[in-house]
This record gives sequence, C-alpha cells and structure tokens, in this order.
Amino acid sequence: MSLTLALLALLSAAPHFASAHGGLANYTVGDPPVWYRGYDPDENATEQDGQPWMVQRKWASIDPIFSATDPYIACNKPGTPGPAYIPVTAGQNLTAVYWYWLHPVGPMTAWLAACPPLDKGGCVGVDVNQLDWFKIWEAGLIPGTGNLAEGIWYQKAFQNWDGSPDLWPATIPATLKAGLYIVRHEILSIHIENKPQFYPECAHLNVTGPGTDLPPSSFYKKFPGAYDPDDPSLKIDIYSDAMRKTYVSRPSLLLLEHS
Ligand SMILES: [Cu+2]
Repeated sequence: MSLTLALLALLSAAPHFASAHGGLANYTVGDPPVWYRGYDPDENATEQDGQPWMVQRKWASIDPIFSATDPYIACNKPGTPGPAYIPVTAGQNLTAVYWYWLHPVGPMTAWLAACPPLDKGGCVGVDVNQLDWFKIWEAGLIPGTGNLAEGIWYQKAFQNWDGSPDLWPATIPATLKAGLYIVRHEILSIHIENKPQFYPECAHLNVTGPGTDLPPSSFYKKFPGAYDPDDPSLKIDIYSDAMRKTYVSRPSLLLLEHS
C-alpha cells in the first residue's frame, strides 16, 4: 500500500486526531484488556471535565510542550485532574493507547509519582511540579538498527499502519508499594533540529498488591527540572553528519544515572 493510501486508511479510522501527530487517548490494564477512557482534546470539554469516570489529566490541545522548563512539561496543559483512578495490581501491564502516532525520532519514557492517600486529597490535590517522579520504563534508538537519523526508534517501532491503535505497554513494578500514583507517559520528538517537542500525558492510578517498595530518593526527578534545556540530546540536529556518526542512543537523556 502506498504511504498516501495508508494515511487515508488511518485517518478514516481515527477521525478524532485527523490532522496531527496523535496522542495518548486511552489506557488498558491486564489481559484481556480493561479499557479506561482518557481525555480527548477534539471532543466537547464540558462532557469530559470533572466527569466521574475521568482518569486522565486534561490536555486541551495536541500541541507539544517546547521547553524543558515549562511547568506544563509535568502533565501537559492545563493538566486539570479528574476524580477517577485506574485500578491496577502491581506487576500488571498498563498500556497507553494512542489512536496513532506519527513522529519517528526520540526517546519515550514512563514515570510514576506517589500521591497522598485519598483522605488527604489523593492525586487530585497534588502540585504535579512538586511530585517526586521516578522512571519505570524507557526506550530510545533500537540497538543495531542504524545511526541516529536512519535507525529505528521505539517511537516509530510502536506505530501501526493498519488502522489499529498504537499500544505502549509498561509493567507496574511488582513490588511497588500499594497506593495512589500519577503515571506520566512522555514522548520526546526530536525530528526538528534544535527544537525538541515534549508530549506528556498523565493519569491517576490506584495500585494494589502486597508490595512496600519505593525507589530511594536518588531516583527522584522533578518536572520541570529533570531535563537541562541545554542537554545535547535536546538541542540536537539529528541530520548533521557529525551527529549521525557519533550519536549512540543517549541514555543520559533517559535519566539512567540512578542505576
Ligand atoms: Cu507533531
């Protein structure tokens, strides 16, 4: 199928995001999957804002966050919470469902941050810029697929071109302490030179299980704060010859230092 035909098939299957890169629209838990509806910036806001079923923090447009120091890098804009939580057992898969995703280049990461218990406001009352975020999942340039510009990134590899949604599964750590959390999925797209695009989306989780673990504080990052805007992985021209030759998938941007 030609690219044009593939695109047409895709667009007819995904009318809500017909003109752009896509976004994190829904979540599923377990197998067979139980679906949880997220926010849809193309749908009527008043039918979504504050609804009792809303598990995702509001993202009013599909536009990216362009600055690593923008407060909205935490949970997108405006990031207003809904009252609901996705129930998940520690050790289960949580899958982020994108109706589609079109950008090909840059790392993807998933994060958690613990919230106070429900009687202290849960995740609804928190300041997402003050939370202690720790990373539970990451993927970049897939090793062995080629150089920076020509290799295959997970961001491209997770895309489907048959009209079915793009699925990004991540395991909730099996020994994680039970409680309320915000999960934050971030796609960082670096296909435009020196102009990184951050696509964060957040949802509320109610994690159950016998676990008692949280990472040590050395794992924690703030958003903003986790990324240095001058990091060479953000201010990057992936099309420059020098960069294509020298770039190895940069785990520093994926914040692996905590290992
Ligand atoms: Cu885009």
